[in-house]
Amino acid sequence: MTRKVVFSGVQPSGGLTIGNYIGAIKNFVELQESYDCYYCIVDLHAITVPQTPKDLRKNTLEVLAIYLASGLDPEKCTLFIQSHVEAHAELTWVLNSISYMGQLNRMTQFKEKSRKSEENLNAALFTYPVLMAADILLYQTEFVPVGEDQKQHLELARDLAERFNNKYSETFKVPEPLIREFGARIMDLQRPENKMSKSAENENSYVLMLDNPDIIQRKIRRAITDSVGEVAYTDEQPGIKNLINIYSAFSGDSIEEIENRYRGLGYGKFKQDVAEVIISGLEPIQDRYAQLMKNKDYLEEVYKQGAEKASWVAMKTLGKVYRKVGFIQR
Ligand code: ATP
Ligand code: LTN
Repeated sequence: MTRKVVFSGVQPSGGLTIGNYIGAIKNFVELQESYDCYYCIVDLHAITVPQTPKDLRKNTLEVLAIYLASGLDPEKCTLFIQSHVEAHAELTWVLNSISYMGQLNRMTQFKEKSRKSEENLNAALFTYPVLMAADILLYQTEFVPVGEDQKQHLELARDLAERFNNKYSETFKVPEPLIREFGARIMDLQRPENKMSKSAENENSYVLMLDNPDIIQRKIRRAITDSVGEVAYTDEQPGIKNLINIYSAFSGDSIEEIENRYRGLGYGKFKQDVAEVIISGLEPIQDRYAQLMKNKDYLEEVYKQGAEKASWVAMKTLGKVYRKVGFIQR
């Protein structure tokens, strides 16, 4: 029996946050048990914003080590680096030819990121979601586990798959997003109306997966709450709601259990315990991470084998695409 395909990616654009962990990586680990999973480190996506070459190299290996340290097993899933599989860039070009400027112009992420770098807007940032569609469609992907912020990009991937299939003939599977009900949108600790992002200016806005216990305690202690004084899961208390989500994701306890446990206890004790569950959840990952980063040969073996397997699958799809659009076979 062949398993259904899952594909997802994370950008090597600097330290990963607990938002990346809860919204994405934690789910990747569960899915590897029942699906044929491809998890990519999307370095081509990373250069849509300015990168220092040395840091990009370092961050790419870091994401791979975090994947492994979080429990992804190269025996169970395919782990690879996007730029190692040329088909991603090649399919992007073909998909660009059926992408509408108008639709790309409406992408929220493009609008937000282009606002931040008005004087030097690059074309890759504009076509970023097309590359993401290529990533997904090359593997005949059924499900794409992502955080809430990627929903619109997934819509585009579905549109492009359908448009290509209609224009030529059935070629791509139309993928579905896999967005969890809880944890798909971990919020900024200082401004809980925004999503937690590693690119926030204030470092108290996020907790990184590699932050040490003291820093985690400090950041959670400083997290913005409110004057209600009740640990309750409601939109009126976005800061507390976010901390409950984080607590729940790390401890496995339900929202209700957490509300009941802290009823009448105030925020001090609650925040201390939120920090504790994060610290003990991250500790084994951080230990394994440190070991892995000392073993570059092993990391190299993993990404090389991953690229070989991924290339084989991707080339099969790309070959079909090239034939259908009318390119002469080499
Ligand atoms: P940036 O915040 O710098 O724009 P990013 O963290 O959104 O980048 P990636 O590192 O590529 O970009 O994201 C990897 C995965 O993590 C995606 O599936 C994304 O939806 C998810 N993710 C990112 N931030 C959060 C968050 N705050 N809550 C839940 N999921 C998130
Ligand atoms: N755009 C995504 C990262 C990403 C991705 C993908 C996610 C690139 N290609 C394919 C899922 C499937 C982000 O999280 N910023």
